[in-house]
Amino acid sequence: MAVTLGASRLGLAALRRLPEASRPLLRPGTVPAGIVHLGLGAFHRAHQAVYTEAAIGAAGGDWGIVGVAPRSTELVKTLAAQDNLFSVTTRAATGGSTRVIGSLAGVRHAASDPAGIVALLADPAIRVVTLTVTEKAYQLDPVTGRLRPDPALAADLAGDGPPGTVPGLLVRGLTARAAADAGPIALVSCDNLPSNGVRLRGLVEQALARSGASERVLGWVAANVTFPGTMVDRIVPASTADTLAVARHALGFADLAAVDAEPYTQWVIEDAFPGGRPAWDRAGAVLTDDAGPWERLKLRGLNGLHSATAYLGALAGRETVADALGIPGLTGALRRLVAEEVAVSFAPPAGVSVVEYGDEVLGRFANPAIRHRTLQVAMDGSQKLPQRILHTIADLRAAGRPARWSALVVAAWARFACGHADDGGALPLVDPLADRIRGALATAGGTPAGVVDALFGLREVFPAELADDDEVRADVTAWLAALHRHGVAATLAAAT
Ligand code: CS2
Repeated sequence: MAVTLGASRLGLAALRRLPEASRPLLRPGTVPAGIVHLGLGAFHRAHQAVYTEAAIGAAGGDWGIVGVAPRSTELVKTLAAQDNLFSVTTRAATGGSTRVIGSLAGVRHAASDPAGIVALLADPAIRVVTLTVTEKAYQLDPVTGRLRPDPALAADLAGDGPPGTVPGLLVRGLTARAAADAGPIALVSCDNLPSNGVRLRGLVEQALARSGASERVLGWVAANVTFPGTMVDRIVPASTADTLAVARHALGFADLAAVDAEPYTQWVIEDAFPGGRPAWDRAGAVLTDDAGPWERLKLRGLNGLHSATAYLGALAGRETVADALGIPGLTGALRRLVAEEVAVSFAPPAGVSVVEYGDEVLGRFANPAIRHRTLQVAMDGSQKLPQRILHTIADLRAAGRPARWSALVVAAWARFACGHADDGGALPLVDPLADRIRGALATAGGTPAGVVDALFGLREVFPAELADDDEVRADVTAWLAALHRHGVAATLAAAT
Protein backbone atom coordinates (compact mmCIF):
# COMPACT_ATOMS: atom_id res chain seq x y z
CA MET A 1 0.00 0.00 0.00
CA ALA A 2 3.07 2.25 -0.21
CA VAL A 3 1.43 3.83 -3.21
CA THR A 4 -1.12 5.65 -1.05
CA LEU A 5 1.56 7.39 1.00
CA GLY A 6 1.62 11.12 0.46
CA ALA A 7 -1.60 11.27 -1.56
CA SER A 8 -5.15 10.95 -0.39
CA ARG A 9 -7.49 8.59 -2.08
CA LEU A 10 -9.59 9.17 -5.18
CA GLY A 11 -13.29 9.48 -4.33
CA LEU A 12 -16.24 11.87 -4.64
CA ALA A 13 -14.61 14.29 -2.24
CA ALA A 14 -11.61 14.55 -4.56
CA LEU A 15 -13.55 15.46 -7.70
CA ARG A 16 -13.39 19.20 -7.40
CA ARG A 17 -9.67 19.12 -6.77
CA LEU A 18 -8.85 17.02 -9.82
CA PRO A 19 -7.18 18.75 -12.78
CA GLU A 20 -10.03 19.81 -15.03
CA ALA A 21 -9.07 17.55 -17.92
CA SER A 22 -9.09 14.54 -15.59
CA ARG A 23 -12.62 14.98 -14.24
CA PRO A 24 -15.29 12.39 -15.03
CA LEU A 25 -18.21 13.21 -17.31
CA LEU A 26 -20.61 11.83 -14.69
CA ARG A 27 -20.75 11.89 -10.94
CA PRO A 28 -21.43 8.39 -9.57
CA GLY A 29 -24.67 8.36 -7.65
CA THR A 30 -26.46 10.70 -10.04
CA VAL A 31 -27.24 8.13 -12.75
CA PRO A 32 -29.34 5.09 -11.74
CA ALA A 33 -28.15 1.66 -12.82
CA GLY A 34 -29.45 0.10 -16.04
CA ILE A 35 -26.57 -2.26 -16.87
CA VAL A 36 -25.02 -5.15 -15.00
CA HIS A 37 -21.51 -6.00 -16.11
CA LEU A 38 -20.04 -9.41 -15.27
CA GLY A 39 -16.22 -9.35 -15.17
CA LEU A 40 -14.92 -6.10 -13.71
CA GLY A 41 -11.37 -6.43 -15.08
CA ALA A 42 -9.08 -3.81 -16.55
CA PHE A 43 -10.51 -4.32 -20.05
CA HIS A 44 -14.06 -3.46 -19.01
CA ARG A 45 -12.91 -0.39 -17.13
CA ALA A 46 -11.00 0.93 -20.16
CA HIS A 47 -13.59 -0.05 -22.76
CA GLN A 48 -17.33 -0.47 -22.12
CA ALA A 49 -17.22 1.74 -18.99
CA VAL A 50 -15.66 4.55 -21.04
CA TYR A 51 -18.12 4.23 -23.95
CA THR A 52 -21.04 4.10 -21.55
CA GLU A 53 -19.91 7.19 -19.68
CA ALA A 54 -19.59 9.10 -22.96
CA ALA A 55 -22.99 7.82 -24.16
CA ILE A 56 -24.75 8.95 -20.99
CA GLY A 57 -22.84 12.23 -21.11
CA ALA A 58 -24.04 12.82 -24.69
CA ALA A 59 -27.62 11.59 -24.52
CA GLY A 60 -28.55 10.84 -20.91
CA GLY A 61 -30.45 7.74 -19.81
CA ASP A 62 -30.45 5.62 -16.68
CA TRP A 63 -27.56 3.45 -17.78
CA GLY A 64 -25.18 3.42 -14.82
CA ILE A 65 -23.22 0.16 -14.59
CA VAL A 66 -23.23 -2.21 -11.65
CA GLY A 67 -19.85 -3.93 -12.01
CA VAL A 68 -19.71 -7.50 -10.77
CA ALA A 69 -16.35 -9.05 -9.94
CA PRO A 70 -16.72 -12.83 -10.09
CA ARG A 71 -13.93 -13.59 -7.62
CA SER A 72 -11.69 -10.68 -6.63
CA THR A 73 -12.91 -9.13 -3.38
CA GLU A 74 -9.95 -6.80 -3.43
CA LEU A 75 -11.10 -4.90 -6.51
CA VAL A 76 -14.61 -4.57 -5.10
CA LYS A 77 -13.26 -3.15 -1.84
CA THR A 78 -10.91 -0.84 -3.71
CA LEU A 79 -13.64 0.60 -5.91
CA ALA A 80 -16.09 0.89 -3.03
CA ALA A 81 -13.46 2.83 -1.07
CA GLN A 82 -13.16 5.19 -4.08
CA ASP A 83 -16.93 5.77 -4.46
CA ASN A 84 -16.77 3.61 -7.66
CA LEU A 85 -14.36 6.00 -9.34
CA PHE A 86 -11.24 4.90 -11.22
CA SER A 87 -9.03 6.38 -13.90
CA VAL A 88 -7.86 5.38 -17.35
CA THR A 89 -4.47 6.56 -18.53
CA THR A 90 -4.25 6.63 -22.30
CA ARG A 91 -0.62 6.01 -23.22
CA ALA A 92 1.04 6.76 -26.52
CA ALA A 93 4.71 7.01 -27.44
CA THR A 94 4.33 10.78 -27.40
CA GLY A 95 2.79 11.02 -23.93
CA GLY A 96 -0.30 10.19 -21.97
CA SER A 97 -3.42 11.60 -20.36
CA THR A 98 -5.39 10.41 -17.37
CA ARG A 99 -9.13 10.76 -16.88
CA VAL A 100 -11.46 9.56 -14.14
CA ILE A 101 -14.50 7.58 -15.32
CA GLY A 102 -17.85 7.97 -13.57
CA SER A 103 -20.10 5.34 -15.15
CA LEU A 104 -19.93 2.74 -12.37
CA ALA A 105 -23.07 3.01 -10.26
CA GLY A 106 -22.05 0.20 -7.94
CA VAL A 107 -19.77 -2.79 -7.45
CA ARG A 108 -20.65 -6.29 -6.29
CA HIS A 109 -18.84 -9.50 -5.53
CA ALA A 110 -20.46 -12.57 -7.08
CA ALA A 111 -18.74 -15.27 -5.03
CA SER A 112 -19.87 -13.82 -1.68
CA ASP A 113 -23.23 -12.43 -2.81
CA PRO A 114 -24.68 -14.66 -5.56
CA ALA A 115 -28.26 -14.03 -4.40
CA GLY A 116 -27.67 -10.29 -4.77
CA ILE A 117 -26.54 -10.78 -8.36
CA VAL A 118 -29.53 -12.99 -9.15
CA ALA A 119 -31.83 -10.30 -7.72
CA LEU A 120 -30.15 -7.64 -9.86
CA LEU A 121 -30.64 -9.73 -13.00
CA ALA A 122 -34.34 -9.90 -12.13
CA ASP A 123 -34.61 -6.16 -11.47
CA PRO A 124 -36.75 -4.35 -14.11
CA ALA A 125 -34.38 -1.36 -13.98
CA ILE A 126 -31.60 -3.55 -15.43
CA ARG A 127 -32.13 -3.93 -19.18
CA VAL A 128 -28.65 -4.81 -20.40
CA VAL A 129 -26.07 -7.30 -19.11
CA THR A 130 -22.60 -7.09 -20.60
CA LEU A 131 -19.93 -9.73 -20.05
CA THR A 132 -16.13 -9.89 -20.17
CA VAL A 133 -15.54 -13.25 -18.58
CA THR A 134 -12.79 -14.60 -20.94
CA GLU A 135 -12.99 -17.41 -23.45
CA LYS A 136 -12.88 -20.24 -20.94
CA ALA A 137 -16.06 -19.15 -19.14
CA TYR A 138 -18.18 -20.10 -22.15
CA GLN A 139 -17.90 -23.80 -21.30
CA LEU A 140 -18.97 -24.91 -24.78
CA ASP A 141 -17.04 -27.47 -26.80
CA PRO A 142 -15.82 -25.45 -29.82
CA VAL A 143 -16.23 -28.42 -32.12
CA THR A 144 -19.67 -29.75 -31.09
CA GLY A 145 -21.09 -26.55 -29.57
CA ARG A 146 -22.37 -28.65 -26.62
CA LEU A 147 -21.98 -27.75 -22.95
CA ARG A 148 -18.77 -29.19 -21.52
CA PRO A 149 -19.07 -31.55 -18.59
CA ASP A 150 -18.01 -29.43 -15.63
CA PRO A 151 -18.73 -30.36 -12.01
CA ALA A 152 -19.17 -26.76 -10.80
CA LEU A 153 -21.60 -25.99 -13.62
CA ALA A 154 -23.46 -29.27 -13.10
CA ALA A 155 -23.89 -28.42 -9.40
CA ASP A 156 -25.15 -24.92 -10.32
CA LEU A 157 -27.65 -26.29 -12.79
CA ALA A 158 -28.85 -28.92 -10.35
CA GLY A 159 -29.74 -26.03 -8.05
CA ASP A 160 -27.49 -27.24 -5.22
CA GLY A 161 -26.56 -24.13 -3.28
CA PRO A 162 -25.73 -20.66 -4.60
CA PRO A 163 -24.53 -20.39 -8.21
CA GLY A 164 -20.77 -20.11 -8.66
CA THR A 165 -20.38 -20.14 -12.46
CA VAL A 166 -21.30 -17.52 -15.04
CA PRO A 167 -23.94 -19.72 -16.77
CA GLY A 168 -25.24 -20.71 -13.35
CA LEU A 169 -25.74 -17.04 -12.38
CA LEU A 170 -27.40 -16.23 -15.70
CA VAL A 171 -29.76 -19.20 -15.48
CA ARG A 172 -30.87 -18.32 -11.95
CA GLY A 173 -31.13 -14.64 -12.84
CA LEU A 174 -33.21 -15.24 -15.97
CA THR A 175 -35.44 -17.74 -14.19
CA ALA A 176 -36.12 -15.15 -11.49
CA ARG A 177 -36.64 -12.45 -14.13
CA ALA A 178 -39.14 -14.61 -16.00
CA ALA A 179 -41.00 -15.35 -12.75
CA ALA A 180 -41.23 -11.62 -12.04
CA ASP A 181 -41.97 -10.83 -15.70
CA ALA A 182 -39.47 -8.02 -15.19
CA GLY A 183 -39.16 -6.93 -18.81
CA PRO A 184 -36.94 -7.70 -21.79
CA ILE A 185 -33.18 -7.68 -21.53
CA ALA A 186 -30.10 -7.99 -23.77
CA LEU A 187 -27.17 -10.21 -22.77
CA VAL A 188 -24.08 -8.89 -24.53
CA SER A 189 -20.89 -10.91 -24.78
CA CYS A 190 -17.83 -8.68 -25.03
CA ASP A 191 -15.36 -11.55 -25.16
CA ASN A 192 -12.99 -12.33 -28.03
CA LEU A 193 -14.93 -15.22 -29.53
CA PRO A 194 -16.41 -15.59 -32.99
CA SER A 195 -20.20 -15.19 -33.05
CA ASN A 196 -19.97 -14.37 -29.36
CA GLY A 197 -23.69 -13.54 -29.19
CA VAL A 198 -24.69 -16.87 -30.74
CA ARG A 199 -22.35 -18.65 -28.36
CA LEU A 200 -23.75 -16.90 -25.33
CA ARG A 201 -27.25 -17.77 -26.50
CA GLY A 202 -26.21 -21.43 -26.94
CA LEU A 203 -24.66 -21.47 -23.49
CA VAL A 204 -27.68 -19.91 -21.79
CA GLU A 205 -30.25 -22.00 -23.65
CA GLN A 206 -28.45 -25.28 -22.99
CA ALA A 207 -27.82 -24.37 -19.37
CA LEU A 208 -31.49 -23.42 -18.91
CA ALA A 209 -32.63 -26.71 -20.44
CA ARG A 210 -30.14 -28.63 -18.29
CA SER A 211 -31.41 -26.84 -15.17
CA GLY A 212 -34.89 -28.23 -15.81
CA ALA A 213 -36.39 -24.80 -16.54
CA SER A 214 -40.14 -24.92 -17.16
CA GLU A 215 -41.73 -24.37 -20.58
CA ARG A 216 -42.96 -21.04 -19.28
CA VAL A 217 -39.45 -19.87 -18.41
CA LEU A 218 -38.05 -21.14 -21.72
CA GLY A 219 -40.84 -19.38 -23.61
CA TRP A 220 -40.29 -16.16 -21.66
CA VAL A 221 -36.57 -16.19 -22.40
CA ALA A 222 -37.18 -16.89 -26.10
CA ALA A 223 -39.54 -13.91 -26.29
CA ASN A 224 -37.70 -11.44 -24.05
CA VAL A 225 -33.95 -12.01 -24.17
CA THR A 226 -31.58 -11.07 -27.00
CA PHE A 227 -27.91 -11.87 -27.46
CA PRO A 228 -26.35 -9.19 -29.68
CA GLY A 229 -22.92 -10.08 -31.04
CA THR A 230 -20.08 -7.59 -30.59
CA MET A 231 -16.50 -6.92 -31.58
CA VAL A 232 -14.52 -5.22 -28.83
CA ASP A 233 -11.04 -3.81 -29.20
CA ARG A 234 -8.58 -1.91 -27.05
CA ILE A 235 -5.20 -3.05 -25.78
CA VAL A 236 -5.33 -2.90 -22.00
CA PRO A 237 -2.43 -4.57 -20.17
CA ALA A 238 -2.72 -5.75 -16.58
CA SER A 239 -2.14 -2.81 -14.23
CA THR A 240 1.23 -2.56 -12.49
CA ALA A 241 2.81 -0.39 -9.78
CA ASP A 242 3.83 1.95 -12.59
CA THR A 243 0.18 2.30 -13.69
CA LEU A 244 -0.77 3.41 -10.18
CA ALA A 245 2.22 5.75 -9.89
CA VAL A 246 1.42 7.49 -13.19
CA ALA A 247 -2.25 7.88 -12.24
CA ARG A 248 -1.36 9.29 -8.83
CA HIS A 249 1.01 11.77 -10.39
CA ALA A 250 -1.59 12.91 -12.94
CA LEU A 251 -4.52 13.10 -10.51
CA GLY A 252 -2.84 14.16 -7.30
CA PHE A 253 -4.81 11.34 -5.64
CA ALA A 254 -4.10 7.65 -5.21
CA ASP A 255 -6.20 5.45 -7.48
CA LEU A 256 -5.71 1.78 -6.68
CA ALA A 257 -8.05 0.70 -9.51
CA ALA A 258 -6.25 2.66 -12.23
CA VAL A 259 -5.76 1.14 -15.68
CA ASP A 260 -3.56 1.91 -18.68
CA ALA A 261 -4.76 1.63 -22.25
CA GLU A 262 -3.67 2.45 -25.77
CA PRO A 263 -5.31 5.40 -27.59
CA TYR A 264 -7.08 3.14 -30.12
CA THR A 265 -10.52 1.83 -29.24
CA GLN A 266 -13.30 0.19 -31.23
CA TRP A 267 -16.69 -1.36 -30.48
CA VAL A 268 -19.04 -2.87 -33.05
CA ILE A 269 -22.40 -3.95 -31.64
CA GLU A 270 -25.40 -5.70 -33.18
CA ASP A 271 -28.35 -3.45 -32.49
CA ALA A 272 -30.79 -5.81 -30.76
CA PHE A 273 -31.76 -4.27 -27.42
CA PRO A 274 -35.42 -4.92 -26.56
CA GLY A 275 -35.21 -2.93 -23.32
CA GLY A 276 -33.29 -0.02 -24.87
CA ARG A 277 -29.59 0.81 -24.64
CA PRO A 278 -27.23 3.71 -23.99
CA ALA A 279 -26.48 5.92 -27.00
CA TRP A 280 -23.19 4.10 -27.56
CA ASP A 281 -23.25 5.29 -31.16
CA ARG A 282 -22.87 8.85 -29.81
CA ALA A 283 -19.70 7.61 -28.09
CA GLY A 284 -18.12 6.26 -31.28
CA ALA A 285 -19.40 2.67 -31.26
CA VAL A 286 -20.71 1.23 -34.53
CA LEU A 287 -24.20 -0.26 -34.33
CA THR A 288 -24.79 -2.85 -37.04
CA ASP A 289 -26.97 -5.79 -38.12
CA ASP A 290 -24.07 -8.23 -38.29
CA ALA A 291 -20.85 -7.95 -36.31
CA GLY A 292 -19.53 -11.23 -37.82
CA PRO A 293 -17.13 -9.77 -40.42
CA TRP A 294 -15.74 -7.36 -37.81
CA GLU A 295 -15.25 -10.17 -35.32
CA ARG A 296 -13.35 -12.27 -37.85
CA LEU A 297 -11.23 -9.28 -38.85
CA LYS A 298 -10.28 -8.61 -35.26
CA LEU A 299 -9.79 -12.19 -34.10
CA ARG A 300 -7.66 -13.16 -37.10
CA GLY A 301 -6.05 -9.81 -37.93
CA LEU A 302 -5.28 -8.63 -34.39
CA ASN A 303 -5.58 -11.41 -31.85
CA GLY A 304 -3.91 -13.98 -34.13
CA LEU A 305 -0.94 -11.64 -34.55
CA HIS A 306 -0.94 -10.96 -30.82
CA SER A 307 -0.71 -14.65 -29.97
CA ALA A 308 2.01 -15.13 -32.60
CA THR A 309 4.01 -12.25 -31.11
CA ALA A 310 3.43 -13.48 -27.57
CA TYR A 311 4.62 -17.08 -28.15
CA LEU A 312 7.57 -16.18 -30.38
CA GLY A 313 8.47 -13.27 -28.10
CA ALA A 314 8.29 -15.34 -24.90
CA LEU A 315 10.43 -18.07 -26.49
CA ALA A 316 12.99 -15.43 -27.48
CA GLY A 317 13.05 -13.98 -23.96
CA ARG A 318 11.19 -10.73 -24.79
CA GLU A 319 9.13 -9.40 -21.92
CA THR A 320 6.59 -7.26 -23.75
CA VAL A 321 4.77 -7.34 -27.07
CA ALA A 322 6.53 -4.13 -28.15
CA ASP A 323 9.95 -5.64 -27.28
CA ALA A 324 9.06 -8.82 -29.17
CA LEU A 325 8.35 -6.87 -32.36
CA GLY A 326 12.03 -5.92 -32.32
CA ILE A 327 13.03 -9.53 -33.13
CA PRO A 328 14.46 -9.26 -36.65
CA GLY A 329 12.16 -10.93 -39.13
CA LEU A 330 9.08 -11.04 -36.90
CA THR A 331 7.29 -8.07 -38.44
CA GLY A 332 8.02 -9.45 -41.90
CA ALA A 333 6.60 -12.84 -40.97
CA LEU A 334 3.46 -11.25 -39.49
CA ARG A 335 2.97 -9.10 -42.59
CA ARG A 336 3.14 -12.22 -44.75
CA LEU A 337 0.74 -14.01 -42.42
CA VAL A 338 -1.74 -11.17 -42.92
CA ALA A 339 -1.29 -10.64 -46.65
CA GLU A 340 -0.96 -14.25 -47.79
CA GLU A 341 -3.27 -15.99 -45.35
CA VAL A 342 -5.51 -13.91 -43.06
CA ALA A 343 -6.60 -11.56 -45.86
CA VAL A 344 -7.65 -14.40 -48.17
CA SER A 345 -9.30 -16.54 -45.47
CA PHE A 346 -12.57 -14.59 -45.07
CA ALA A 347 -14.65 -11.74 -46.46
CA PRO A 348 -13.84 -8.58 -44.46
CA PRO A 349 -16.34 -5.81 -43.71
CA ALA A 350 -17.15 -3.74 -46.79
CA GLY A 351 -14.46 -1.19 -47.58
CA VAL A 352 -11.86 -2.58 -45.16
CA SER A 353 -8.39 -3.56 -46.40
CA VAL A 354 -7.14 -6.41 -44.21
CA VAL A 355 -3.55 -5.61 -45.13
CA GLU A 356 -3.93 -2.00 -43.99
CA TYR A 357 -5.70 -3.17 -40.86
CA GLY A 358 -2.77 -5.52 -40.14
CA ASP A 359 -0.25 -2.70 -40.59
CA GLU A 360 -2.22 -0.52 -38.20
CA VAL A 361 -2.31 -3.38 -35.69
CA LEU A 362 1.48 -3.79 -35.88
CA GLY A 363 1.83 -0.06 -35.24
CA ARG A 364 -0.37 -0.45 -32.16
CA PHE A 365 1.68 -3.41 -30.89
CA ALA A 366 4.83 -1.31 -31.26
CA ASN A 367 3.54 1.36 -28.82
CA PRO A 368 6.44 1.47 -26.33
CA ALA A 369 4.30 3.08 -23.63
CA ILE A 370 2.05 0.00 -23.36
CA ARG A 371 3.94 -2.65 -21.45
CA HIS A 372 1.81 -5.65 -22.36
CA ARG A 373 3.60 -8.76 -21.17
CA THR A 374 4.04 -11.57 -23.67
CA LEU A 375 3.24 -14.03 -20.87
CA GLN A 376 -0.13 -12.32 -20.28
CA VAL A 377 -1.18 -12.71 -23.91
CA ALA A 378 0.26 -16.27 -23.96
CA MET A 379 -2.15 -17.43 -21.26
CA ASP A 380 -5.07 -19.76 -22.07
CA GLY A 381 -3.68 -20.63 -25.51
CA SER A 382 -5.91 -23.68 -25.91
CA GLN A 383 -8.95 -21.40 -25.64
CA LYS A 384 -7.57 -18.75 -27.99
CA LEU A 385 -5.85 -20.68 -30.76
CA PRO A 386 -9.02 -21.93 -32.53
CA GLN A 387 -10.59 -18.55 -33.38
CA ARG A 388 -7.27 -16.71 -33.75
CA ILE A 389 -5.38 -19.13 -36.01
CA LEU A 390 -7.05 -22.49 -36.58
CA HIS A 391 -10.14 -21.00 -38.24
CA THR A 392 -7.85 -19.17 -40.66
CA ILE A 393 -6.10 -22.46 -41.43
CA ALA A 394 -9.40 -24.33 -41.84
CA ASP A 395 -10.78 -21.72 -44.25
CA LEU A 396 -7.56 -21.66 -46.29
CA ARG A 397 -7.40 -25.44 -46.50
CA ALA A 398 -11.06 -25.68 -47.48
CA ALA A 399 -10.17 -23.42 -50.42
CA GLY A 400 -7.16 -25.62 -51.28
CA ARG A 401 -4.65 -22.99 -50.19
CA PRO A 402 -1.46 -23.37 -48.11
CA ALA A 403 -1.33 -22.10 -44.52
CA ARG A 404 2.38 -21.96 -43.88
CA TRP A 405 2.60 -18.76 -41.81
CA SER A 406 -0.36 -19.75 -39.71
CA ALA A 407 1.41 -23.07 -39.09
CA LEU A 408 4.33 -21.10 -37.62
CA VAL A 409 1.99 -19.72 -34.94
CA VAL A 410 0.74 -23.21 -34.05
CA ALA A 411 4.37 -24.40 -33.84
CA ALA A 412 5.27 -21.44 -31.60
CA TRP A 413 2.39 -22.33 -29.27
CA ALA A 414 3.50 -25.99 -29.26
CA ARG A 415 7.05 -25.06 -28.39
CA PHE A 416 5.81 -22.67 -25.69
CA ALA A 417 3.69 -25.51 -24.28
CA CYS A 418 6.84 -27.66 -24.07
CA GLY A 419 7.88 -25.22 -21.34
CA HIS A 420 11.33 -23.90 -22.28
CA ALA A 421 12.49 -20.66 -23.85
CA ASP A 422 15.35 -20.54 -26.34
CA ASP A 423 17.80 -19.80 -23.51
CA GLY A 424 16.56 -22.87 -21.60
CA GLY A 425 14.58 -20.82 -19.03
CA ALA A 426 11.23 -22.20 -17.84
CA LEU A 427 8.00 -20.85 -19.37
CA PRO A 428 4.73 -21.13 -17.41
CA LEU A 429 1.80 -22.94 -19.00
CA VAL A 430 -1.28 -21.15 -17.65
CA ASP A 431 -4.21 -22.80 -19.37
CA PRO A 432 -7.41 -24.53 -18.30
CA LEU A 433 -6.19 -27.55 -20.31
CA ALA A 434 -2.66 -27.43 -18.82
CA ASP A 435 -2.92 -30.92 -17.31
CA ARG A 436 -4.20 -32.45 -20.54
CA ILE A 437 -1.50 -30.67 -22.55
CA ARG A 438 1.26 -31.79 -20.18
CA GLY A 439 -0.12 -35.31 -20.14
CA ALA A 440 -0.13 -35.45 -23.94
CA LEU A 441 3.40 -34.05 -24.13
CA ALA A 442 4.68 -36.56 -21.56
CA THR A 443 3.99 -39.35 -24.06
CA ALA A 444 5.34 -37.43 -27.04
CA GLY A 445 8.91 -38.61 -26.96
CA GLY A 446 10.33 -35.12 -27.50
CA THR A 447 10.69 -35.19 -31.30
CA PRO A 448 8.87 -32.44 -33.23
CA ALA A 449 6.67 -35.03 -34.95
CA GLY A 450 5.87 -36.63 -31.58
CA VAL A 451 4.92 -33.25 -30.07
CA VAL A 452 2.67 -32.44 -33.04
CA ASP A 453 1.02 -35.87 -32.84
CA ALA A 454 0.39 -35.45 -29.14
CA LEU A 455 -1.03 -31.93 -29.35
CA PHE A 456 -3.07 -32.52 -32.50
CA GLY A 457 -4.76 -35.32 -30.56
CA LEU A 458 -6.41 -32.74 -28.26
CA ARG A 459 -9.83 -32.79 -29.90
CA GLU A 460 -11.10 -29.80 -27.90
CA VAL A 461 -8.49 -27.70 -29.70
CA PHE A 462 -7.83 -29.36 -33.07
CA PRO A 463 -10.86 -30.68 -34.96
CA ALA A 464 -10.28 -33.94 -36.83
CA GLU A 465 -10.23 -32.36 -40.34
CA LEU A 466 -7.36 -30.16 -39.29
CA ALA A 467 -5.48 -32.77 -37.27
CA ASP A 468 -5.69 -35.19 -40.20
CA ASP A 469 -4.45 -32.68 -42.78
CA ASP A 470 -0.97 -33.96 -43.73
CA GLU A 471 0.15 -30.66 -45.21
CA VAL A 472 -0.71 -28.73 -42.05
CA ARG A 473 1.00 -31.37 -39.93
CA ALA A 474 4.11 -31.24 -42.11
CA ASP A 475 4.27 -27.43 -41.95
CA VAL A 476 3.81 -27.28 -38.18
CA THR A 477 6.38 -30.06 -37.68
CA ALA A 478 8.93 -28.34 -39.89
CA TRP A 479 8.56 -25.02 -38.07
CA LEU A 480 8.72 -26.75 -34.70
CA ALA A 481 11.89 -28.60 -35.71
CA ALA A 482 13.46 -25.29 -36.76
CA LEU A 483 12.40 -23.54 -33.56
CA HIS A 484 13.75 -26.41 -31.43
CA ARG A 485 17.03 -26.59 -33.29
CA HIS A 486 17.79 -22.94 -34.08
CA GLY A 487 15.57 -20.81 -31.83
CA VAL A 488 13.16 -18.03 -32.82
CA ALA A 489 15.65 -15.45 -34.10
CA ALA A 490 17.50 -17.78 -36.48
CA THR A 491 14.27 -19.42 -37.65
CA LEU A 492 12.74 -16.07 -38.56
CA ALA A 493 15.94 -14.79 -40.13
CA ALA A 494 16.10 -17.83 -42.38
CA ALA A 495 12.41 -17.69 -43.29
CA THR A 496 11.89 -14.05 -44.24
C1 CS2 B 1 -4.92 -10.24 -26.15
C2 CS2 B 1 -6.21 -9.43 -26.04
O1 CS2 B 1 -4.57 -11.14 -24.00
C3 CS2 B 1 -4.87 -11.39 -25.17
O2 CS2 B 1 -5.04 -12.53 -25.55
O3 CS2 B 1 -4.76 -10.69 -27.45
O4 CS2 B 1 -6.61 -9.22 -24.75
C4 CS2 B 1 -6.09 -8.10 -26.80
O5 CS2 B 1 -5.22 -7.22 -26.14
C5 CS2 B 1 -7.43 -7.44 -26.97
O6 CS2 B 1 -8.33 -8.35 -27.56
C6 CS2 B 1 -7.33 -6.17 -27.80
O7 CS2 B 1 -8.59 -5.72 -28.10
